[in-house]
Amino acid sequence: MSTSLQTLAQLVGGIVGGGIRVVDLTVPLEPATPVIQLPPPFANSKAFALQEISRYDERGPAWYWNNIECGEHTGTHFDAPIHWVTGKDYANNATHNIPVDRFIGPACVIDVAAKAKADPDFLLTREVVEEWESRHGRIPAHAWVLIRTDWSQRKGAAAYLNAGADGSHTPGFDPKCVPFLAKERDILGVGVETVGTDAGQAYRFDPTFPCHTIMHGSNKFGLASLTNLDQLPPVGAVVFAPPLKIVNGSGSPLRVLALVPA
Ligand code: 23J
Ligand code: MN
Repeated sequence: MSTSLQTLAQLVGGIVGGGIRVVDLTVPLEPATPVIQLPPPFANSKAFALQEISRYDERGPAWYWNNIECGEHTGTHFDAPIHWVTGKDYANNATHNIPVDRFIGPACVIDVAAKAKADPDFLLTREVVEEWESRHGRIPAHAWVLIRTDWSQRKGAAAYLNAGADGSHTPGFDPKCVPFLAKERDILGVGVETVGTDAGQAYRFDPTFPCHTIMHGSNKFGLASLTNLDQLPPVGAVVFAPPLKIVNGSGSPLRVLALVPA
């Protein structure tokens, strides 16, 4: 048996027989799912909605199905490089043409939950990432860097979006941390538990929205509104995050799964 055939057989054995736990990093997609609220004059995204086509009735006696409506950036979702003006000129930068191997990678989980609980405007610095690397090893090539804030444990859209008169107060990345992750490490992208990959106050940062600006400007991806990051080890999990194949899509809701060694 070839090595790769053996590897896949072991993978299936782990998933079916135990040894490998599959963790769902996705929030439920429903009308109440929080969606980012941009201030005027910016246009906003639709919330999620289901429209029933038929449900075992005169419209379709044996079948139930719905139309769905939502923005690409609704609930647990993928941000493609084309989402931001800085990423618009890369080849294969949209949901339909990104090479599919780039949706799967090892997870580096950086736990800053205690700091985000104490300060909703907490920003992950380069120093905290380097301290994480000193304990868990250098962030490997093709990694998803996931920031555990436990923010997804906040109940209801108001607590989750945490908006004040001056905009949202949610944790994110220090502007100087983003070029380090995007340019000095060879990552797929970053994932967060908040509604977007930038901090709530990032509209006032320099550059504005640094995570979107620099990650997508470096042809990297974003994963927003993740959950269950508290169930992942710092290293050792593998994350699967393939968006819908929307032609010229800037992103899409998706199911994100992690394989975790037991
Ligand atoms: C558009 C404008 C600003 C932001 C976003 C979208 C997102 O967070 C997103 O979902 O990509 S900050
Ligand atoms: Mn997004």
